Amino acid sequence: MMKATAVANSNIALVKYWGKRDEKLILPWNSNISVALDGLFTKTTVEFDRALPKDMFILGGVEQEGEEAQRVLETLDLIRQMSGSNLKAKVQSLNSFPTAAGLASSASGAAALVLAASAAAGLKLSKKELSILARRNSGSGSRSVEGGFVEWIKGEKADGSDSYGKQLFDEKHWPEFRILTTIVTSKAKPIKSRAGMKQSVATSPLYKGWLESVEADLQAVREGIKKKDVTKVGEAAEHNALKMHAVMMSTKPAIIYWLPETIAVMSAVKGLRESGKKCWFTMDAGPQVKVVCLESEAQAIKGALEKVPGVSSVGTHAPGRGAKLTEEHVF
Ligand code: 2P0
Repeated sequence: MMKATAVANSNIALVKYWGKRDEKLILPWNSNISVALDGLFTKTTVEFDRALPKDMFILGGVEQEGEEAQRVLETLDLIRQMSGSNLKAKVQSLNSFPTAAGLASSASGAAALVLAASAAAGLKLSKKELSILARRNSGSGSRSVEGGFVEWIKGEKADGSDSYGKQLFDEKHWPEFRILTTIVTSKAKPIKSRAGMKQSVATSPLYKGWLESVEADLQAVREGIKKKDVTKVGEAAEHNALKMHAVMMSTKPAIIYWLPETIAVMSAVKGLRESGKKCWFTMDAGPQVKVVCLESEAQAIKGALEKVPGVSSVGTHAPGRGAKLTEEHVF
């Protein structure tokens, strides 16, 4: 069989990845931890075909060119090297969420691509091998091969063979954990993560402090997840996200992803917390605010956030499972 399809969930970092020690192999300066988001997924079909003159990548029905297509092609090349094949491939992907909504799709896209492409090429790879391949497509993709709570271990080796996403706990460990994703209506003009983090490493005077303080955040989040202590996880995740944004803002030129609505949602979360709700915010390389909470209060928190001016919708996501093969092909 030369055709295979995989589904992979996106993830959100509770301790963030921001900065590479190796640009080519995509090796991070610090370990980081995420949770897979049920319901936010990419589905990708890959078919290797003798009749194809070149690789093709179609996302959401539109054939991609330039950088997006190039990254897919480089991943296919790695898989062709491993399988000893020179056949070209057609790759077609669908996201369960609108790409324009500003919820990261690179992680789910990378994980679905490597699982589908390796299966289509007849390779049976371990989770670790798949994670390393996904990492080389997009760093956060290393965290979307496994489900539940995942740590991307930064590794020490120059060749990246020990830098991969390792599952801390699967999705059944803490089924009450929730991430709310608020979507604000305004469009930002963000700098892409890849270029932004490179600038931060090179120019932010706070980058050193970021690296020196990340171990404490990792420990708090690992322990909080283990004990199912939402306060411990939420406080550490919020602190870590604000620290990453301080690094971004102190980059030259400054990287500011926040919009007025971003700050409005952050202060609404703080207000809810002061009124007794257990909720904490986190933000990535964009204006959307994500909220850590528990199932028992998710509905009430969602209702309050939907009333914040500028918020167009709020999604609710439980811990999701890892990347899986499926027989339901995209084409
Ligand atoms: C994260 N982000 O940990 C952080 C927080 C954005 C902010 O991982 O260059 O798309 O492909 O490795 O994985 C986004 O970075 O970047 C990211 P590359 P990626 O989720």
